[in-house]
Amino acid sequence: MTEKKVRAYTNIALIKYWGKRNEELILPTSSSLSLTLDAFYTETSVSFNADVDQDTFYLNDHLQDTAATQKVSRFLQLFREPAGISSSALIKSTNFVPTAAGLASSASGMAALAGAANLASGLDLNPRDLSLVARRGSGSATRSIYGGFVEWQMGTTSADSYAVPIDDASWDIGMVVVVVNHHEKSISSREGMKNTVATSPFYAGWLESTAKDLIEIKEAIRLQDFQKLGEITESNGMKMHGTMLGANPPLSYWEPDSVVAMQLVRQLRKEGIPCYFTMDAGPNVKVLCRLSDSAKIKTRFAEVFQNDQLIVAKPGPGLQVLTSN
Ligand code: FM0
Repeated sequence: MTEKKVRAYTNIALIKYWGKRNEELILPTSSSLSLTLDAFYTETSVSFNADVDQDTFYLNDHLQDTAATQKVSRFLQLFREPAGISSSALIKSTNFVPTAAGLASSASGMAALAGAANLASGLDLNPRDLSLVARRGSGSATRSIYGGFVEWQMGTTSADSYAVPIDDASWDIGMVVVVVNHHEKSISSREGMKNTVATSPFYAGWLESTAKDLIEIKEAIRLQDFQKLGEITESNGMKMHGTMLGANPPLSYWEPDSVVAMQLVRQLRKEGIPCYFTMDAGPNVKVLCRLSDSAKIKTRFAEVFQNDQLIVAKPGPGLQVLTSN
């Protein structure tokens, strides 16, 4: 029997999403913008016709526990209900992440699950509607439906908070991912952003500033102005982390080696290599660069970090349907 798998690539936000205005519907407090990467992805298949009497979820060939399965089950209801399906599902998912990277993300995971459920349920949602439903699984998954530069528009209601492709990034752009630590973070983004919204006195400033950054970065992308793109990316990421530091209790995902990586980026810039960093809800540092400079940058980082801590990524594509036997 042929089984259809869906592959979704992860994405790194250049303009960050850090807060919800509606937790249940995953409606963000601001719009965000990301670059989809080719180096990290998830492949998932869903079958509603399998011989299982309850939802059964395998991740990397391991049967998952009740908590992980329930999360997937709840999400699948968003497809089962409108499609009139009452049967249980067999879900198989594999994360493709270079060894020791620990970058398995909810973005590629939830986007691949949405894509696979879309096929299996026969709902056949278009990409825009699919991004809207992927959003209910994880905010960042909204953007992984598309390749290249993608904007997640905050919208006014649940019906218009979806992703829009901005540019396919088929120019000289790449990222060097510096894996500082691959262990699971102790505070999830979900929890961290909730506490930041509730307690950080800097939050109003973040919202005002990130709205401006989004307008400016879209202009930089339109003009393919790499320096501007990088400057806005670095500044927006730092402002997000500043907002977290203002939370009560203060929140920081940085580790000493995160700072070492950021300093090296600044040093490389002084030497005339244009590159800029961003960080998410973890200690790893992502270096935005010209793809044509990525080998040189990786070599410099390899003087300080191990080779398997350094991964060069190119812009990645949107959802892909794969057929295997
Ligand atoms: O990706 O609570 O999507 O814009 O990566 O599942 O909606 O895991 F830097 C942090 C991603 C947050 C920025 O949060 O949260 C970004 C972040 P959920 P996500």
